[in-house]
Amino acid sequence: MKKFLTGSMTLLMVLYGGMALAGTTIEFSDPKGDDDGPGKYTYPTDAVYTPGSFDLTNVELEDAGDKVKVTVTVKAKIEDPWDSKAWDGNGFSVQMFVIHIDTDHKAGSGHKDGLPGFNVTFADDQLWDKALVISPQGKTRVQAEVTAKAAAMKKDILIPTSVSVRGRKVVATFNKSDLGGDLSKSWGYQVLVQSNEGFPDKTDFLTRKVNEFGGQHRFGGGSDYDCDPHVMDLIAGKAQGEGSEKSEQHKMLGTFKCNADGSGTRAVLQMVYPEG
Ligand SMILES: [Ca+2]
Ligand SMILES: [Ca+2]
Ligand SMILES: [Ca+2]
Repeated sequence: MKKFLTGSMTLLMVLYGGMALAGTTIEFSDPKGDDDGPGKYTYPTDAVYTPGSFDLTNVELEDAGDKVKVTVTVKAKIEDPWDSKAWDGNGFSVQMFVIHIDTDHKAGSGHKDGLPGFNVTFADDQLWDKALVISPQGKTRVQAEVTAKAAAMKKDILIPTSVSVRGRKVVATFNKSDLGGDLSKSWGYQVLVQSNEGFPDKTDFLTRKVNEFGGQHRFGGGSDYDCDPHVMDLIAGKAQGEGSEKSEQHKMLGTFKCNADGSGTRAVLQMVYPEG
């Protein structure tokens, strides 16, 4: 009996220990077929931009000891047509993902503007405090872009310690210490899908432009001025992959205004708070 009790207690301790070690996992889903920004964006015409490459379907953030593991899934298999390893890259070529996190949900606290070139802002009570950048570019290049174009946000932009590609998924690992604490379901999240542009405009953070008419390496369906959001897909509503989230995305990204002279107001984005 004693032996049995000891065995049971060991088992309980192992189970309890396992539960304590398993950190928070946060998962968002996104419907297919909404890789069109505010509703009418089209892919560049070059064959490297395969259908579905910018169509977000799932994002998972996992607390893993002193790391946070982020897995982003898109509809199409992730390819590396420009051989990223030849330029110190991460095993893919055309996508770029930025995960914005609002850690305090406090009016006026955080960054209102998205990274330069995304042409978006965030709602006043949902300003981002940390942004996790997953680019095909290696660490040195991304760091140089941050210093040159987003210096004021530098301490809040996180670059992964490792990136790998598995089928339709990109997996990136970040230092938890850079995030400032354990992942929390009380935080807000917003995931933006863009295309990594290796030769960006001089103020753009590796972003590919959206123009009125698409081109070989330009998205279409937007404006030639920088008033339109340069975002192909994002999470919306409750981020459970429901069809209604498409119109919620279109509505959110459609809150921008372009004037005839090129001025305008930028789209205002909302975060998704898993705890509501
Ligand atoms: Ca999608
Ligand atoms: Ca905030
Ligand atoms: Ca979406």
